[in-house]
Amino acid sequence: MKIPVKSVASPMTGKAKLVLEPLPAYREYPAVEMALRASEFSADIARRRTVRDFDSRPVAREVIEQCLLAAGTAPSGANQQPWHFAVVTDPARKKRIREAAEAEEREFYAGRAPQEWLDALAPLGTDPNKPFLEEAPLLIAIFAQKYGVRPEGGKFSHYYVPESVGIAAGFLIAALHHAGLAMLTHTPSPMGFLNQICARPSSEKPVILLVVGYPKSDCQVPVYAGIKKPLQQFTSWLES
Ligand code: IYR
Repeated sequence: MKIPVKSVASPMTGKAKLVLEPLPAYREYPAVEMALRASEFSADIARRRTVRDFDSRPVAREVIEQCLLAAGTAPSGANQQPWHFAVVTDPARKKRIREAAEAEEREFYAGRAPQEWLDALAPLGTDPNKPFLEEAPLLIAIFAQKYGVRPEGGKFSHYYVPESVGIAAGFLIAALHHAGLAMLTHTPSPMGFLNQICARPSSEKPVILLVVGYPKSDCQVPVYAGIKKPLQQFTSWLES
């Protein structure tokens, strides 16, 4: 269903007034179908694994754009949508990102990380080498907009930025997985170099570098990363 564009002020202009509309496009499913949909989604998203070994085959731009559109529907503080997604396919930029990330990671693994952190990472087999940053067909640098900038240049506050960007990143990961793509949520630390390489302003903070593509045919993943907590361990119900 096509959602018509509303003639209401955009979240960027501020001082917008409340205008209501009937809830568009909501669907209630019969109970059996609801249960089936819930379990099917759960099983499908549970198939996602973090991949570090990518084939170089390119991914259609239209697919990525649809996944980004899905991410852009995420709820956010005051609907300010305080995120920016920079898609990098340019080999020269990917190379620069790899070099900058590996320089940081070499320091991280050679002393910056406390032993407790290194012990926590041991079952994942990570190290300072990040060939996937060049091998994968695309990188999506996710930026959090610490504050908004009006077209004329004035600043305005953004609210719940980390939460909002985290939710949008989750939507993007789910959309990419749903489309049949593999990914890695990479967090080189610090990753300020992404502003320069991706030509983003200092009002934005890079938070996740998503590495996206097809897994190599002989791709292996750590068993440890596939072990998820059972429901009782991470949920509680407070019933009468
Ligand atoms: N950024 C480093 C270390 C690292 C940290 C965490 I927390 C991970 O879940 C995985 C890796 C790296 O990318 O190797």
